[in-house]
Amino acid sequence: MLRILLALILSSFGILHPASAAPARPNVIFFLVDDLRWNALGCMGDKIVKSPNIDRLAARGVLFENMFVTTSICWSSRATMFTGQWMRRHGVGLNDGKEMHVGAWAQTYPAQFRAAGFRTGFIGKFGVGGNKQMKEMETAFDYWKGLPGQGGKLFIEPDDPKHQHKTALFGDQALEFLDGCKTGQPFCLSISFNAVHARDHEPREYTPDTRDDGMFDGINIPLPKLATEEAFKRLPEFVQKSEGRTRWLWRFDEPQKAQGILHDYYSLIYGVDREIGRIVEALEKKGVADNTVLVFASDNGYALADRGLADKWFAYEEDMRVPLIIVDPRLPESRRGVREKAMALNVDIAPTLLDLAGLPVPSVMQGRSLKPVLAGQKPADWRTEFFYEHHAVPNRIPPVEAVRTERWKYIRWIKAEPVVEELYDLQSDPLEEKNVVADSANAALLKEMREKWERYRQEKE
Ligand SMILES: [Ca+2]
Repeated sequence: MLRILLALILSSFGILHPASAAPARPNVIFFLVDDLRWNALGCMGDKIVKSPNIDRLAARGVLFENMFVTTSICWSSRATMFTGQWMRRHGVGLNDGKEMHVGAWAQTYPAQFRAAGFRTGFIGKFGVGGNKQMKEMETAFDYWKGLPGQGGKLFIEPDDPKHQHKTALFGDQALEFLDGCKTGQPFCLSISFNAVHARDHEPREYTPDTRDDGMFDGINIPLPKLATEEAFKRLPEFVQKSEGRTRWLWRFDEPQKAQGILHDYYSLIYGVDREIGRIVEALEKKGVADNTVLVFASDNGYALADRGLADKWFAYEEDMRVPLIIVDPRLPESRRGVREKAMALNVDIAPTLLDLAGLPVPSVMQGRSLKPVLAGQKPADWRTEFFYEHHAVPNRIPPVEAVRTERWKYIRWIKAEPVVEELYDLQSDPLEEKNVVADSANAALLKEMREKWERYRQEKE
């Protein structure tokens, strides 16, 4: 109460908002982690992982327990986050297309922020498009430290005398960006860590920062419940022979090898957490933390040997589910540390960032702003289902589409002949162990789910 009174007195003297009565536009930072599994965070229930700074974001903000990606692969999901569009609209990952449609960039959130006068920055793995796209990006931000592909073949460059890990480098760049910001101009910074994505084909795929190497020594990190031979045997044969199994053989076919992978993966998460902590501290020191919105997410889910598979791509929960935390310091105390059940999607990121900054959302965006949900005012027509699609690298990853409702999931392997379908009751079977598609009791439901799938395929173009 005292603070409110003081604020009233100060503002009546024109001290808080000397120029106008309009509220200052907030700054925005979007932290994106690569291939971070939905529950590999302390705030998501993992007792072994160390993520104190990310957990603090959850304690200060809103954690979305039902956040999903509409396509579980880096480049498509990132394009979705930039554009607020499903893959079949932005085209990245569709028919193996890698470039965004010509002119599409102008309708992305970073372009919109820049056009509105925000200082914009991009750091880390850009991950969308090839050389042409990267060239265009060099002048698309005020501060550009984007990297093509996976953001480097290795996490620690062999010729770097400092042996600096990429994660720490991105943290340094974020602090440099913040140092370059001037009072009076709001900013929008996107930091896309290339951790905790594997360095595919490297002898040590998840090399941690040397400071974190060995931090889980002597600790047994349990594999997910579904990391069983039985779960693998239930998969369609073409999934058993897919890239997911190839990578399982790289990482999880021996218990000791699996522990090494998990130790490194968890150490990489800690490295990301450390940089987020440094950036939040810098915001506080600069006195802008109270006017900076923080968004934290992962670009796709991640199988750590679930169903005898590794990596992402498919329409199972471990593939499509990701963490999402939003901290808006302007929200009241009652909206801090909230665990929100509303269904959120990667298509919502762009409209949400824009809306939180008070900017208009381009009509070409298909996601919805989470702003009312954040404020505890979920609209009555908020989604209760969504459409999933994955078409990339079809020779090694069977193309799949799905419809997930709050209770049911319908999976359709679209290139299988004859077509293969799966149906799961997530209420009684949250791990998707019992495919009930052939159960005659579900005939009407199956018909309804097929119709939804058909409809979404048209609607999301
Ligand atoms: Ca990824």
